[in-house]
Amino acid sequence: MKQVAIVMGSKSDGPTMKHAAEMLDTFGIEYHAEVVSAHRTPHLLQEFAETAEEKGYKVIIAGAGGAAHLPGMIAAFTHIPVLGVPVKSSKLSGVDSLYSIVQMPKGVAVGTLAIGEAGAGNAGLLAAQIIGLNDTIVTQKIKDFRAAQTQDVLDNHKLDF
Ligand code: RP5
Repeated sequence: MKQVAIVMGSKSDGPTMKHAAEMLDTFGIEYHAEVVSAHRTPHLLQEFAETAEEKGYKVIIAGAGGAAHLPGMIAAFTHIPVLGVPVKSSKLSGVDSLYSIVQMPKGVAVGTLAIGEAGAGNAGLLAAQIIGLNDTIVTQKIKDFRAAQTQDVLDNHKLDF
C-alpha cells in the first residue's frame, strides 16, 4: 500500500520533488506522485485532499513555488500530516515559496521544510520517520542510513589544504 503521497504544483517542480521520492526509495516506502495545482486545478486539490484518508496515505508531501498555497490548502481539507516543500522560484529564489507555506494560521498545521532539494529530501526523510513510528523495519533502515552518513563524514573529515 502507498502510505505517502507526493504532490506538486507543476511538472516544473519535479526535479526538486524527486529528492523526496528518492529518499522514500532509500527506505523502501512506496508513494503516489502527481501534479495538483492550487490555482490551476483547485477542484482536483479538494478531491485529492478529501479522499487522501480512504486511499491510505499517512503523510502528504506537498511542494510548490511562488505563491505556494498548495500545502496549506491541502491541510485545510484533511487531518493527515502535510509536509510543505518551498520550491525555489525564478524571481525570488524560493523565499516567496517559503513565506507562502510557513506562516499558517494557528489551528491548521503544515510542517515546513527548507527551500529546494534539501527540503524535499528531508520531507522524504521526515515522512519515513513518521511511517517508522509503526514500522520497525523502516526505523532500522533510518538508523542505518544515519549511521552510514555519520561514518562517511568521520572517514573523510581530514582536509589536505
Ligand atoms: C507553482 O508555480 C508551481 O508549484 C511552480 O513552482 C510554479 C511555476 O509553475 P509553472 O509555471 O512552471 O507551471 O504553482
